[in-house]
This record gives sequence, C-alpha cells and structure tokens, in this order.
Amino acid sequence: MTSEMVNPLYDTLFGRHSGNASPFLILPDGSEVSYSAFLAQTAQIAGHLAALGLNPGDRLAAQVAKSPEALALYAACVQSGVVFLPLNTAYTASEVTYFVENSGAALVVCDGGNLDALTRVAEKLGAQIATLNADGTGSLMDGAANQSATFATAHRSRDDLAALLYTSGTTGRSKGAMLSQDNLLSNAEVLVDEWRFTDADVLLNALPIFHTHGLFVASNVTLAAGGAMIFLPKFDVDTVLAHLPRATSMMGVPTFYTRLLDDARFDRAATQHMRLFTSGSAPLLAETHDTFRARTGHAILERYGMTETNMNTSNPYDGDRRAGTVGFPLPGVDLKICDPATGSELPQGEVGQIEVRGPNVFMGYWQMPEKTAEELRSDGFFITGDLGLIDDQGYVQIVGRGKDLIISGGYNIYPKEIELILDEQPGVLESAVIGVPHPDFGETVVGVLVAEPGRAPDEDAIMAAAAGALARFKHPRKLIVLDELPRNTMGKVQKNILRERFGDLFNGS
Ligand code: MCA
Ligand code: AMP
Repeated sequence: MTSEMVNPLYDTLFGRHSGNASPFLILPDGSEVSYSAFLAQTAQIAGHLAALGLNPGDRLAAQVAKSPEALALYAACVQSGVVFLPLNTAYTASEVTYFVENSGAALVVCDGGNLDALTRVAEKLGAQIATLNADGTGSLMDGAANQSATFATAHRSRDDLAALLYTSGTTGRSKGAMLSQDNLLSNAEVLVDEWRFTDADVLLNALPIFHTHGLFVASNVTLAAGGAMIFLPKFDVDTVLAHLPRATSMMGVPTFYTRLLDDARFDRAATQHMRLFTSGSAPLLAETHDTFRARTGHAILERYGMTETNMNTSNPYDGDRRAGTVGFPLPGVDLKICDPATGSELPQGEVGQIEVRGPNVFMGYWQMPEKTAEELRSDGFFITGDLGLIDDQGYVQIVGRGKDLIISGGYNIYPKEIELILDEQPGVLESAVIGVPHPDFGETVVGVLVAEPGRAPDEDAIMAAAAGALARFKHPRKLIVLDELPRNTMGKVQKNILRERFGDLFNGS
C-alpha cells in the first residue's frame, strides 16, 4: 500500500487492474467480462452518478438483481466516493421505504418491475430514482452509456464511509452498519492471505451480492487477489454442477452444501480439482461437514462473520478444519468471551458472549449513537450477541445466540419484526415468533399466537398482512394457536420452551 493512493479501496481492489484484459467475471452462458471492460463500465456508471449530482458521502440504495452491472454499480460507488447501500431483492416496498428514509439516500436504483412502487417512495423522500434490470438494461445504464470510460477517482481516506448495510435489531428496527474503506479492505487482504487466493483462482459465487458474504467476502477477495469469479445470479444445483469444473474454489451458506449433498452427481470426481470450499453466515452442522468430507474428500473451511464486523474467525487453511468450530481469530482480530452480565472476560472453555475488536469492526450504526454505544464498547470491542467458547486448542465454537435471531438459509430474521405485525392482526392477543430446525434452511420461522378472548385469529388474513409488509423469507411457515405463552416469573416469554415443544415440526419434510 502506498501513501499516494487517492482512494485506497478503489485503487487496491479495482484501479490496479486497469488495462488487465484477463477475465474477471465468467457468466452463466460462459461469456466473460474482462477486468478492463468491467472498469470501463464502472467509470461510465461513476460518471453518470456524478452527472446526477451525487457527491462523495451521498448514499445510493440499490435493490437490483445480481448482474455484472450491479457489481459495477458497487465499484462505481467506491470510485466516486458514494456510499453503497445494497438491499435484499426480496424486501417489500414498505421495507425499502424505511431504508431509504433512514439513510437519506440521494438515489434509489431498482428493477424496472418495481419502478412504480419505488417511485412513490423516492418522491415522498426526495430521492432520485433509476432502474437497473436483471439483464443489465435500464435508465442507469442508458445514462452511463453517454459517459466516458474513464473517471477521475474521488479522493477518499481509509476512514471514510464506503458502505451502509442494514441489519435488523432485536427491537424490530433495522440499523445501518457503517463500514469504512478500511473495514472492507483490511478484511479482504487478510482473507486473501489466510485462504491463499491468487490470480489463478476461479471462485464460484452463487451468493446474493446484497450482503457481506457474496459482496465483500467473495467479490472483494477475488478482486484483491486478481482472480476470476463464476458469477451466477442465484444458487441452483444444476447450474453450480455445470460450472464447477472450471472453478478452483467456492463460498457458500450451509444450505448450498446440504443441497449439493442431496444430489448424487456431487461426488469425489466432481470436486477433486477444487482447492477450497468455505462456509459461513449460519452454523454448518458437524454432520454436514462430516458427510461432505466422506463424499468428496474435502474438509469445508468454516468461518464466522457478521455484517458489522466482516469476518472475525476462520478455520485454518493448513491444519485441522474442525467440524462444529469456526476456527481461530483472524490476524488483527482480538476475540474474547465475556460474562454477558458484567462484561468481564471469562476463562478459556467457559461459555459467554463473544466480543471482537479489530480493523474489521464497523464504525457504528448510522445516526444511532445510543444503539452504537450499547453494542460497541469505548475500547473498541463489539458485543456480537453470539454465545461461544474458546476450546483448549484455541478454536472458537459458537454454541448459541444471546440475541433473539433466526437464521434461515443464511438470511437473518429478527422475530420482533414479525411479532409486531402479528400482534396487530384481528383475533391476535399476542404472539411469539421462534426459529425451529429445518432440513433445507437450517432454521425456519414459526409464529405462535394467542387468540383474543372469543375470537379466532384469521390465518389467511395474517399471512396476507405478512405478505404486504415483509419479505417472503421472513413469513412464518407455520402458525400455531395456544391458549397462553409460557412465561418465567419475570413475565418474559420462554421461547426455549416453545422451541423444544415445536422443534420437530419440519423433521422429515
Ligand atoms: C428463499 N426463500 C427463503 C429463503 N430463500 N425462505 C427462507 N429462507 C431463505 N433463505 C423462499 C423463496 O422466496 C421461496 O418462497 C421459497 O423460500 C423457496 O425458494 P427456493 O427456490 O428454494 O429458494 P432459493 O431461491 O433457492 O434460495 C435459497 C437460498 C438463498 C439459495 C438458500 O436463500 C440464498 O442464496 N441464501 C444465501 C443468503 C446469504 O448470502 N447470506 C449471507 C448474509 P415460495 O414459498 O414463495 O416459493 S451475510 C452474513 O450472514 C454474514 C456477514 C456472514 O457471516 O456471511
Ligand atoms: P449478519 O450480521 O446478518 O450477517 O449475521 C451474522 C450472524 O450470523 C452472526 O452474529 C452469527 O450469529 C451468524 N453466523 C455467521 N457465521 C456463522 C457460523 N459460521 N456459524 C454460526 N453462526 C454464524
């Protein structure tokens, strides 16, 4: 890294590939996008953003399908100093409204199919709007086509805000995690070293690019190493198997691996050329790790991260990748296990709250100083809300969550957000939303309801209300009506009792 860099994140991940004609993206039809073509498109988009009046520090909210142009939009934000705010394509217009309003986004980029709904949102909130469709067409690219293929990279420092990623909270209100250039860059560089990525790598990326995993872990690591990425719009077993022969490495959530193992074509011969499979975003069952190893000969490398922190720990590249653990803290990351009540560090082997500190840890929550102060200590340690221990060989194990969170297929779902909707429905006195084991998604959402006296909850009306308000992946897959919710002596709902009672609902499904 040299001191004359004008924009460390852009220069290191993107700018240094200028003039590089080798492939960066390999698309489902086998066609390729070279680094130089990608950077030319990036510059054109950056030029268009500037022409629209966006300045460094402005926020751009993007709810767009995964495409090379969508990735170039991220790169263009980095080049022009605009803060990138990617949004899950499953979010409803009412969910998107909150993010646009809270972030004060200057521009919303959406799929043409959502233009009507989101134009109303943008107009109300004073944002501009542009479209980017799954096939790379739309008003954003029309505007970019009129721009030069070079752009004067905006000056940024390592401490400048690069991205805002919303993460739900236990209160039901999402918080924008502020990620600096250095948060992203330091983590990408560490992971390249730890996982031995080089320009010879071809990473199969079937993850969405609106979250940390597919965007920062997969894409930034590929860019930092100068390798290529098989860039699939979504995870689909047939497509993944068709592209695997060209890949050297793959990153996935546990559901990717259980779905692959369900297919007999996924065997030793199909994977023997691979050098690395990594897993994260949700717990990988030790059983999946073992089955994968027996079938393919590969030990999946499990690592642990969060939106607020990027990656914190990883199993070793060389050495024992231990099932049921997330490995060791990455270089530069301090990790300790603390007493949840007092915050004091616990002895090795004891279970407590995981806290982390390092260059990867975010700057705080966007315009929420109180929330930031609750979770980010003044000495830099972030309270993750995950419960874990460090074993006698230094491996970190996640044993549970202190926070009320469901992880379904790698997507985080905060029960509170769903309970707030369920509680409002006619016939519902109160509700408790729990996660129960699910063979495909790891966990899935179940809504437990108590009826108002003399009235029965109308399940169809409830599901319709959920559909209008919440992304599909958050919808309860089952509603159960009970006479009352189990409570402790303090009156707190005992979700552990509900989870035990309904833990078998999806077994064998
Ligand atoms: C889709 N559906 C889901 C999910 N995804 N429901 C619950 N949980 C989900 N994750 C819905 C669909 O809308 C559909 O609804 C039905 O479930 C079945 O869809 P299906 O075709 O099976 O789903 P899919 O399109 O194949 O998607 C499943 C998936 C996907 C491939 C597992 O969810 C995925 O790519 N997940 C990865 C998430 C991820 O990247 N997380 C990283 C977060 P209907 O019933 O209407 O048909 S970053 C992170 O966590 C940290 C930082 C980290 O450590 O990485
Ligand atoms: P998010 O901030 O939405 O990306 O989700 C982060 C959360 O995902 C963490 O706090 C953990 O609870 C969970 N998580 C990520 N990786 C793993 C893993 N390898 N094992 C268990 N949980 C994980």
